[in-house]
This record gives sequence, C-alpha cells and structure tokens, in this order.
Amino acid sequence: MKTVFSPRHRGHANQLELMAGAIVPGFELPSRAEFIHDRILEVGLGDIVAPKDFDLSIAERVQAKDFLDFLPTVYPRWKELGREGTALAYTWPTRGLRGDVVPECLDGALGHYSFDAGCGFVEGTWDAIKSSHDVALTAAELVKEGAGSAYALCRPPGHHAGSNFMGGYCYINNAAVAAEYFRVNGAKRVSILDVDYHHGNGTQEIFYSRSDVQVINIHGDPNQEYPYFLGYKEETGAGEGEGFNINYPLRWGTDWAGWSQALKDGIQKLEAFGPDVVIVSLGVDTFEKDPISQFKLKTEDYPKIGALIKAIGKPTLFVQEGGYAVADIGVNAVGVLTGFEGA
Ligand code: OKP
Ligand code: ZN
Repeated sequence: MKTVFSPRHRGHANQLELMAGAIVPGFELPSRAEFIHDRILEVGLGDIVAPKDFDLSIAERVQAKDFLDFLPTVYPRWKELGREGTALAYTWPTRGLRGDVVPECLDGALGHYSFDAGCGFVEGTWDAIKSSHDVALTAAELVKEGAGSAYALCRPPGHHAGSNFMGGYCYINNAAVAAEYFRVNGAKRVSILDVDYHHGNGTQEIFYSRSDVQVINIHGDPNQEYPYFLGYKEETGAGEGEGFNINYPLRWGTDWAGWSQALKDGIQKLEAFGPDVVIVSLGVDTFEKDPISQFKLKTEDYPKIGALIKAIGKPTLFVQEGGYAVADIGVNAVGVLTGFEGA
C-alpha cells in the first residue's frame, strides 16, 4: 500500500508538556514519524508520496471554525507577547466556570480551546498540524479512488481533538476529517476503529450523536488511564447516535489474549454495521515497552492485528495516532500494515 508522508512534521519539535508535576520534554517526538518512514522503506511496503494541499472546508464540518481559525494564530501571538519556548495553557474552564467565553488574553484562549497541557505550540507547530491534516486527506483520496488501502503517516496525531478543543498531542482530528471526507464523497457509512492505547475522546465526541459514523475504541480503562474523563463502557452514543459508539476499556496489564478478544468483538460489531470504508486510528502505544502505557502487546502481535482487519474485506485507511517507544514504533506500526498486506 501507499504511504502519505510530509517532512513538515519536523518543525513540531522540542515542545514541552506537563506531566506528574513537572514540565518535561514532549513524548510526541519527530523521530516517531522518521522511524516509521524508514521502516516502510526497509520492508518495501510501497511508494511514499507527498500530501496535496487541501483547504479546511471538510475539517470545518467536524471541528468549529473559530477553533480552527485560532490554531495558526497561537504562536505568532505568543511571540508578540515577547515570549519564546512552548505556548501552553495553564487554566481550564471546568464545572462552575464559563465555557462560552473566549478570553482576549492568549493564555485564557489556550485554556478555552484545550483540556490539558499536552498541546504545546512551537514555531513549526501549525505547519505540522496542517501537513498532518493534508496527509490524512491525501491518503483518504487514494482510498476513495479505488486503492484497497492507504497509510496516512500523520504527525501530530488527532484522536483526542474534538469539535472545539485540542488535547493529548492532538489538534486537528485527522481520522474524523477523513471520515467526513468519505461521507461527503459518497460513502453511506464509515467505521472508525481506534486501536490506540488511549481512548479517542475527540473522535467519540465528534460523532456521538451520529448514526452514519460508527466509532469503536479499545483502550486503557479511563478509571486508571488518560484521558480519564471519557471512554467508559456505558457511553454508547446519544439520540440518533445511540448504539453507534462502542468502548472497550481494558485494565492495565492487558496482553494479546485480552486485547484481541476485544478486537474480535469490535470487528463483529463493525461488520454488523456494514460500513463502506474502515478508518483505523492506528496507535501502537499498546506495546509492552511503551514508556507512557500499560498494555503488554508484543512486536509479533502487530501483524496479527493487520490480518484481522484485512479479513473484514473493506477499503481501509490507516491513520497514525500514538506510539512512544520510538525505537520500536517503526517495526510495530509497519507490522500492522504488512500483516494487512498478508506479507
Ligand atoms: C496521545 B495518544 C503520561 C501523560 C499522558 C497524554 C498522553 C496523550 C496520548 N503519563 N499524556 O493517544 O497516543
Ligand atoms: Zn495513545
């Protein structure tokens, strides 16, 4: 299968994040995408092509225009304030505060548009966000035009970003934009299968009231794991969307036996839905050596994931999400793809 990749992700570098009481270097490193890129060449997965330039009209159907308009302004405004380093929020509107105001002050606006301090901005961040969005849409276009599959090597990732907020290293929700692209271009039903270790709260929120996009998530139990405040089993959708959101929260320490059982159950529900196209939010932070995660999948398990997804028999778009064991991320992510190809 073809991969879509942009070197413009590299400008999103040296960003800081808040974790366990400390400001630390971001885990979402440029080398993540480079290790995957190099592994694709090594195994000869297929051509690696550059993204086309898309406008944000599809994105504006799944994320608020004022939020999308805000993103490119953040770092220029940060610099106007005489600051350098990482632009990061430090106050958030929770229960008892106003969720409807966007303060004039940049720090307030950053808090309004985010749910954590995982989304820092540096000089190249907006350009990387836009390139990641373009990568997803270019790969979606390949699938729309008849490729049985394509791989969007997105960075930054997207599944924590919701209709009007960022968080968890995610700004534009690449998988959600791709799903909307397929809908606009004739697909009646789309399934998003999110296998990242973390619950894709943004994707869930965006499609929660819709019956045309099924969202299936397999992830660390939010009682134990980030993002803590969404991803529980009883969240099954609302209104028209009732029954079209499916969560599989799994406890720390889950290995292939437990994880693959959830995947097989999810695939059954996906097949019952009968989508025209499948989007896989492909995180490989389920790996046993991932530095911020607690599942126990092994390198040999990733091709088995690809083979199970292949057996669904639908056009499939893989969209890269997380994975932080940088030395292993290439082998594991590409392992899913070669497993899908039957190699
Ligand atoms: C993004 B994706 C670790 C802090 C967690 C946020 C994790 C975001 C993951 N103790 N910080 O889903 O891979
Ligand atoms: Zn993750």
